[in-house]
Amino acid sequence: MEWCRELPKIELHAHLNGSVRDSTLLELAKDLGEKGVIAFADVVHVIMKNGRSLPECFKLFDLYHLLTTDHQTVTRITKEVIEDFAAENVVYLELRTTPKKNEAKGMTKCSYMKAVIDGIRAVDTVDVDFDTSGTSDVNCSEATPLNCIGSPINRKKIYVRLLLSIDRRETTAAAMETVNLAIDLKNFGVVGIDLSGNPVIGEWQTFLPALKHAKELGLPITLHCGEVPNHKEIQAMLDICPQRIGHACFLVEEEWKRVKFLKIPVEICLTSNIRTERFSSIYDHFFADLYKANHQVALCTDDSGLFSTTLSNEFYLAASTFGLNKNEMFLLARSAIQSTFADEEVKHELTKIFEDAENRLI
Ligand code: 6MZ
Repeated sequence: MEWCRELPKIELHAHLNGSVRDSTLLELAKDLGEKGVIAFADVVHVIMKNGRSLPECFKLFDLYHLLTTDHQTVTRITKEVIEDFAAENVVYLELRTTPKKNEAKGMTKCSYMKAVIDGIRAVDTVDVDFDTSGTSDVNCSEATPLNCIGSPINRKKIYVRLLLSIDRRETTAAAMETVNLAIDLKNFGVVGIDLSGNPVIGEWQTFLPALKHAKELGLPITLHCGEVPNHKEIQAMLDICPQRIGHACFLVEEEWKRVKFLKIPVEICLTSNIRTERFSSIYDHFFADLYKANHQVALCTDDSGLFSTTLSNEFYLAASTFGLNKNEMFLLARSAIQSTFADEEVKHELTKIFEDAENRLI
């Protein structure tokens, strides 16, 4: 486990609100309890519970959003989540979050994202590289592009990029707004679009126009695909050739053939899949099949807070379950560079980080 923590790692599938520390959630819940907004005693055991079914997870997200969705708290959790990933030696984090509108709090999707960006700027325990190449205006705010922070020797450094999530509960217009926002924030570290949310809610046709729009504008997309056995939707998802897919728990042989033929990298969230009972045993997970077939995969946490895991733990779990040695683990971690939505310069920097770590670790 110590070696897994030392290993530089790339996280490609992490939801902001699912990655919040339990201690922060409890503190926020206590606060809202004192204000009479929620009954603290009713939510404590919900936050601390370990095993959760998939429907329970989505109920819990509604509670999380109640606790976290004001600008100040969004900034706080973003900062903490980045610091937590950096502490695990995650060197590149593609953090995804759903821009939210909340009239009562004066929040628009754009001001929500500004709060996220403020959280990235607020990180002070590690150096953050946050892509800020341009000077284009962000319509909703006075946000100025961020600059890479200088990197004094011996400080940890983490590259942070953002994916904007479309929630499956949203309308076509709301999904379109998210894609347009992602384009506006391209110079603020946004590198792609995700489709997520409760997999039994929403119709593919609702999201398709926004996803097509993203593709036309050259914005990479990753889809939660096959989290439930909806084969019509899985096929429609593969038809648009997403740059990556996540979960992929219920794909059947023909669908896997297409994923392999199209060389679509797969984000694998072992703990999440087991906790939500997508597989009855971890030994039934498709990881081993893709790994043996040399297909591009990336181990990910999904919701490190919700599922009490870390990316180091996911590597340890994969190694101990599927018998990977240190060299294989190192190559697995490094190979995720290819699947990032980062530009070539960042990929080159990441390659150097792994080269430097190789002598030390192998
Ligand atoms: C599908 C998930 C998910 O966006 O508010 N989310 N969607 N499957 C999962 N597997 C368990 N885990 C998280 O983060 C929380 C949101 O991410 C999506 C859900 O839409 C959830 O509300 P943000 O930061």
